[in-house]
Amino acid sequence: MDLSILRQALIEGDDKTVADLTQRALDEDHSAETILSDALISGMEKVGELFEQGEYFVPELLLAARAMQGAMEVLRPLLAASDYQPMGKVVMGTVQGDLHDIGKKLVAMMLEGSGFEVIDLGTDVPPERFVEAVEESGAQLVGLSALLTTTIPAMETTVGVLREAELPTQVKIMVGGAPVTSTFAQDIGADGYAPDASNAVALARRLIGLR
Ligand code: B1M
Repeated sequence: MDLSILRQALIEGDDKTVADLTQRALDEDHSAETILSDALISGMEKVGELFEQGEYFVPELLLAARAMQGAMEVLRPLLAASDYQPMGKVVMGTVQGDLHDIGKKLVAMMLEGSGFEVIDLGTDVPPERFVEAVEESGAQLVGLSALLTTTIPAMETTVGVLREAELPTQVKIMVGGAPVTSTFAQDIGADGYAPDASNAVALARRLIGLR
């Protein structure tokens, strides 16, 4: 199967076809990683471009997002398949004011797949909720995601609140999302930045002292 058909169905927000074609691509031995990068993420990038050009509006973004989530559910067992015992706990969330959760969910799935236990707080998460979740779970890592230039200041606030909280152990904080850069991560005092989900896994391992 040509993965461009799947990409096109995602751009059109056709959730049923996207789920069916994702399964078919797997059956035809395309890897979950290739399906993600060549069809799904690439399709979402196109959706973003159409939005910027004024050809798509929020309803089209929502349809594409719903189709993407359906495809991720098909891929989940493969991305999250793991032979390892939990090697660490990560509290993840999209920062306050930001409702984008596809990239964050992808990072969470890949972390689960490489043996982390993930506590996913969802989207629009206030800084104090991250602190509570770390206290409740004893997580060693926090992952913050932001997709809007208007919400990356909330990332800085969240890092500040986590640093000031009297937590039993000092957590490491990793950040990511389209408008985030490694320079920004350093400036706000995060411990690391990853541009995508697979780099996020490598970073998480490094931050908790695994190679
Ligand atoms: Co929105 N949106 N959106 N949107 N949306 C963007 C982000 C935008 C770039 C579109 C555009 O103009 N081209 C633009 C932001 C512009 C800016 O700030 N500079 C934008 C806008 C403007 C908006 C609204 C303001 C629109 C409006 O209402 N007028 C609004 C804001 C709502 C809010 O959050 N308060 C809005 C709303 C939405 C929907 C709700 C409709 C929907 C989200 C649905 C959902 O997530 N459930 C949506 C969507 C779908 C998008 C685009 C099209 C796709 C985002 C996506 O899922 N990408 C997006 C355009 C684009 O990104 N091309 C856009 C696929 C995903 C796999 O990639 O999330 O980047 P991404 O995640 C990557 C990496 O960034 C990284 O790894 C992931 C996997 O590789 N990563 C991490 C992410 N988090 C990480 C954390 C880490 C490490 C890596 O460590 C912890």
